[in-house]
Amino acid sequence: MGLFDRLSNWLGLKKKEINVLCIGLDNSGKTTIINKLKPEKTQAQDIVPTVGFTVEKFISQSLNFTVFDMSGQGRYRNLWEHYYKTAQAVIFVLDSSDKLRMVVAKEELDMLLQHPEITQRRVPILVFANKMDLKDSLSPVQCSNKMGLHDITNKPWHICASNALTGEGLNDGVDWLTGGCNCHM
Ligand SMILES: Nc1nc2c(ncn2[C@@H]2O[C@H](COP(=O)(O)OP(=O)(O)OP(=O)(O)O)[C@@H](O)[C@H]2O)c(=O)[nH]1
Ligand SMILES: [Mg+2]
Repeated sequence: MGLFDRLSNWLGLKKKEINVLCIGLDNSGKTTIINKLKPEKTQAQDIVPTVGFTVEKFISQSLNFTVFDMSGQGRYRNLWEHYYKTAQAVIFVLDSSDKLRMVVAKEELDMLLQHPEITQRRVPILVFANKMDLKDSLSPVQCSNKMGLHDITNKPWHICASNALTGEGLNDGVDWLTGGCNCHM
């Protein structure tokens, strides 16, 4: 720990920390979103499908983020639940153009919501309706209907349309997380 960190800890200036779990089907854009949230200098140029998961730590909107960026491939999805316990917030990413697999995404979200580590806790759920730039993508309203988001009554949730390639919509989502998560509840 550097001198500045020690001094700011001592002065009680330490930035707030938040542990975020980022899940969603493979190819939905999770890693691209997390990469775009990082400071520009530390952003990766090439994004490849995640193997297992990766942990990213960065500061955004004066919060210290630790993000568990999980692989969405079927064979790795059983890893997600091991990180439910420590998650203070969940980012669920949808490929809003992938209409065929929206039902699979809903099954995965429902499993999260029914998990004992999640049911009892007030974990905010931020959904990105990603790939909004694609012509045949569903709107956030259509996505929330397909995902049954209005049935979530015991947790704050929020949906934002996003384009992870340009970063459009990402700040809205982070604003909601950092600003107290007070919609839809
Ligand atoms: N058009 C478009 N493409 C996107 C967007 N976000 C991500 N992509 C592309 O979608 C592909 C998958 O992105 P990733 O970020 O690797 O997806 P992921 O959800 O992390 O996938 P896994 O790690 O396999 O679970 C990449 O080719 C991205 O460039 C978006 O908003 N619009
Ligand atoms: Mg990934």
